[in-house]
Amino acid sequence: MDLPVIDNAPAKSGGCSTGSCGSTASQMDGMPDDIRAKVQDHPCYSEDAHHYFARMHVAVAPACNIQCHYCNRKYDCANESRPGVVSELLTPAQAVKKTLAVAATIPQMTVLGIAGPGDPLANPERTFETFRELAQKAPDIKLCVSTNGLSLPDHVEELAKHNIDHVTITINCVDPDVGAKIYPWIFWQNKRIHGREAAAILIERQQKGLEMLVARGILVKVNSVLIPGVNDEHLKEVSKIVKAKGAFLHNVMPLIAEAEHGTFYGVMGQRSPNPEELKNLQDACEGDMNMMRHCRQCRADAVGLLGEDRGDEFTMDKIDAMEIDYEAAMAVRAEFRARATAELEAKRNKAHAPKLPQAQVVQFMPRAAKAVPEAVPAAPVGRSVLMAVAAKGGLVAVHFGHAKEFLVYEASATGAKFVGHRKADAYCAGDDTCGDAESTLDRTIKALAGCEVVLCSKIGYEPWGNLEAAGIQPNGEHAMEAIEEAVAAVWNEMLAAGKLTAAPAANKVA
Ligand code: CLF
Ligand code: SF4
Repeated sequence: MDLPVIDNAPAKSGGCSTGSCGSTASQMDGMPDDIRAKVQDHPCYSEDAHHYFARMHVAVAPACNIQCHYCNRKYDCANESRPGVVSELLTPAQAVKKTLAVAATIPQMTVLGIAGPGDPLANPERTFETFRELAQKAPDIKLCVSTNGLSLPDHVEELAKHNIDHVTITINCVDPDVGAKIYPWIFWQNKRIHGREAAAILIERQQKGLEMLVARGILVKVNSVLIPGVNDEHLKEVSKIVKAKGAFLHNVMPLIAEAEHGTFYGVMGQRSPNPEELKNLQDACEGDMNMMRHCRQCRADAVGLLGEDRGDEFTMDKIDAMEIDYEAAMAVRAEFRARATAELEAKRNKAHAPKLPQAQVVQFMPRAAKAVPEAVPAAPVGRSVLMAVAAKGGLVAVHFGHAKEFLVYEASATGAKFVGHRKADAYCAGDDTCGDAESTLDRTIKALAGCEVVLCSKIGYEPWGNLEAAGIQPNGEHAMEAIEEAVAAVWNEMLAAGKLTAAPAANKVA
């Protein structure tokens, strides 16, 4: 079997060379070797790694023991899945078979997670049967689980026994009065408990579970759903407390509340946060905590790199027809992992190479002066700018009309920092048809609110005009360049043109 090309590796192109994109580079600084080994190829725990390594979920856990106001049981658990998505339920035996099939086909797949469709620890037999089998048959796969935390303290020993190194707890509050607005009830010790009392029990169990996991050296990621007007200010307190207790990473995710999903919040008109509110809260929490900003709110049966879904390639009928030699696959996987890890390590070392004085930092030099910076110009001053990038594999490589998501970077004199992503519907069926689907284009432009520039490999006349009219400058001049270098070059051009001394023009996106 030929090893796949690491085509999502930004290091090949020099992408992310600033070391300032996301939190990973600073996370890795001084990290003990045992923790580094757990994180470096986990796509959720390492922002760098998610360009190289993939995860998959198996939907083996149907039941749940609490009710969240943003959840409708017709769909997957919204604590770690996009609301409104339904996964096909698998038996543990089917889940094991599927995992081996995916791992043998996609050597990038390093992590198997169980994240629903209900709460994995409210279905302990199905969840642990799957983990037990996989720990034996595929020892090269990391095991990962996500939970609401109510049953967590009862299962920490078993999680540790199966070498499950990564546990996510969804913690939306540490105050029962806030919790009573999020959780109408829990099912606890054979009773349904409502309101503040229910929230107090859930919070106590989540915190106890967190402490027990940390005491056993298991890495804990905390997910929090940002619910404007309910827990937005409160999440700063949550971040401080979980950090103090040893959580490794905090992932603040936006509430998605649509009336058609039939959730309490959706029906009651509870609004979702806008991207600016999400970023502001992540920034506010960042002083206290490593923040995850690259979460894609996956499905409970997601397969592939974050942001892509290859689930259709692995339906049970296709898997049943596959011959899997996992011994042979493990050798290929080991080779791929070694190569990708070395490449990632080289990239991290490059990011940590001694830095030039700020005025000489390559990414903010005029492009013509990059090769031999003869003189030291004055340090650039200018405000920060949000830029959206239609990207693939660390490059500005996607046609505007084909982009299903845009990565958002904050460019400033200190570097290009990855701060999130915006979803979009690809609306262009071919190079000549940009602008045909007007409402989809409008939605895409709305999704880019707050961004002043959008970089893409190519763009049609109509969307160009609509973007400009909305106050967003399209830019197709940096096609196939590494994202950070392209973002820096555009920032530099804006600086040279005197556009970065005044406040940005008022946002015209409706
Ligand atoms: Fe899955 Fe979650 Fe494990 Fe990742 S997802 S169980 S930690 S392997 Fe990752 Fe997906 Fe976000 Fe979850 S991008 S929804 S954080
Ligand atoms: Fe739904 Fe998950 Fe909350 Fe259970 S824990 S109610 S499945 S969002």
